[in-house]
Amino acid sequence: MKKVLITMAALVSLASADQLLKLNVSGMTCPACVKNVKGTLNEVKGVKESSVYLKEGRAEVKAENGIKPESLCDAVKQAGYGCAVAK
Ligand SMILES: [Cu+2]
Repeated sequence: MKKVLITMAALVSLASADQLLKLNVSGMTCPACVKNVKGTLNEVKGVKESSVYLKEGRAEVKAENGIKPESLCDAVKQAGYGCAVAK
């Protein structure tokens, strides 16, 4: 029983090891672009969820620790949009 509890605690601490990454995305002009960018980000390994804001031209991505914002930007660029890591 004790072992089970320890395992569960380890899982919880793993699950909370997320980070919030902020990107500036350019070139989005309509809701379809937002959908594209969101879908692209969500396909990147380690990404849990993402929010994309059309008017502000930015994205917030919840991802596992160790995921580099640059790799998210690369994916966005491949989808045809401009991307820079927000400071
Ligand atoms: Cu569009």
